[in-house]
Amino acid sequence: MKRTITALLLSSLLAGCSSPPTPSASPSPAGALPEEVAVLTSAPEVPPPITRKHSAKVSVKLEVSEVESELAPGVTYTFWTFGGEVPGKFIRIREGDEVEFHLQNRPDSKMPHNIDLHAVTGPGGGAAASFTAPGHESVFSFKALNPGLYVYHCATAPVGMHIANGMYGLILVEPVGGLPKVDREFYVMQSEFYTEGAHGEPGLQPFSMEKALDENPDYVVFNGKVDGFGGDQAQVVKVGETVRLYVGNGGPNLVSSFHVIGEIFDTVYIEGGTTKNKHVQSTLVPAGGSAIVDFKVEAPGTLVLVDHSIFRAFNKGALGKLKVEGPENPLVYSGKQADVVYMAEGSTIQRIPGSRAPVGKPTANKEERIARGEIVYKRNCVACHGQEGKGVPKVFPPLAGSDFLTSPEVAVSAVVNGLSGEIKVNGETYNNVMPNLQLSDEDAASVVTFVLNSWGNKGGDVSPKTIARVRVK
Ligand code: HEC
Ligand SMILES: [Cu+2]
Repeated sequence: MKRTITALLLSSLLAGCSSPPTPSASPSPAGALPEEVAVLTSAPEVPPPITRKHSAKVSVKLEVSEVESELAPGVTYTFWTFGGEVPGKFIRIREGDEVEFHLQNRPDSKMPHNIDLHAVTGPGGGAAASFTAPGHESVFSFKALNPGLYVYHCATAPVGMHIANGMYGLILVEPVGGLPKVDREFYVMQSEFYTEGAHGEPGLQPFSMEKALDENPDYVVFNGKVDGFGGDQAQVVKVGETVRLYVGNGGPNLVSSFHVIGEIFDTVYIEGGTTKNKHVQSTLVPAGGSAIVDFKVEAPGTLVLVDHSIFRAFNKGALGKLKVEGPENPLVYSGKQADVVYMAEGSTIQRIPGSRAPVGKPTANKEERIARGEIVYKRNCVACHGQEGKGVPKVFPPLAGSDFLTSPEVAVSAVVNGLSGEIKVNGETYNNVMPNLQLSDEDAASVVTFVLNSWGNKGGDVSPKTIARVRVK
């Protein structure tokens, strides 16, 4: 508290001093705070650090819209958003600022919405004052008394549903004096989605209240969709840079065990406050809470952001990628120094349940099987055979241009029964174990048809009936 009062005194003293005006600053009458319009950014971007040394009157304009977009490959969802995307826009202000908040609800919205900012000291965090019908704008003001990284969210009844549909984001209240400088800053927000269909079931998926009540999500993701911070949204940094992640958790239900595979957090601002913890592996981010994590990247490679409740990462989507580029640093990390074959005696084919739940309607023809097979492939095969079917030398054989696939039945058998023992593919010998993924007949037929028609393979079409014939019961 003492700190805040000193800060306020300081900032009111400094407010009179001359300082370079920011581009959006406008002149103000004597005694009043200088005015500016907040810069808002979409994830993973973060607005630039605040350099002014005094408080300001900051105007924030945030528009609510309801939009249909992708949740996962082939899966769409009607998101309710702060700013057109999930998570909502990142807002950056300074401790001591007076914020004039404008919440605008687009005329084509179907619902009223509001905003509860955890950075607000006042009833509902602004919820009642900001309740806004479609085609209206609400205005309210607050003073940023406490520094920290805060979640904001919609609090219109049914609250859980508004949050589950994507209505959350982060607001950073920089402490007086700012945060220590880093080279790169990113905005990452975890959340869950509850869909009527099972994970991966294609098409427009409605919200499932039942699964939300059970706290049993189909998707757990970073930045609003599967690969929201991966795939073409993966970020690239350079060896030697310092990186800061502003991590939020919109929930609505799950607590995140946030971890970056291949890194140690040098500093964690616990729960987004001002207390620092050092040398941390995983940090807990509560639903409706946050953390700020800083680390320096010392070696090249891909760092993987996960919720270490690990099935959420590898099976429900809570997986992000940060690519570190630059020269190898063998003193920090050697890379693989040896690769020898190790096979425990009696190793057998394991059964790994894939998605046996039906992925949408039965396929009617080859084109439909190829489309569906691509989704099945991405979910079940990429981990070993790679995005482009190239495999991994000596370990996982290529599917691209594979001369092992002398007939479609050979591929079908590998997929539905698993495969082990020595085989030869394109002149290379493999002696490894392919698990039985326990795919449904439809999924198996589709994935094989997809493989046969991809990456220069011979083509062909496999129907679910063939699968049933080849499958070893
Ligand atoms: C856990 C790793 C793993 C996964 C996942 C996996 N495979 Fe395999 N696959 C292997 C291994 C290992 C072999 C070689 C087995 C051997 O050495 O006998 C193989 C062999 C094959 C072969 C025959 C060899 C060739 O290159 O043509 C096909 C076809 C195949 N896999 C298709 C698939 C498809 C389709 C999927 C997804 C539905 C899949 N695999 C998922 C590990 C995997
Ligand atoms: Cu809402």
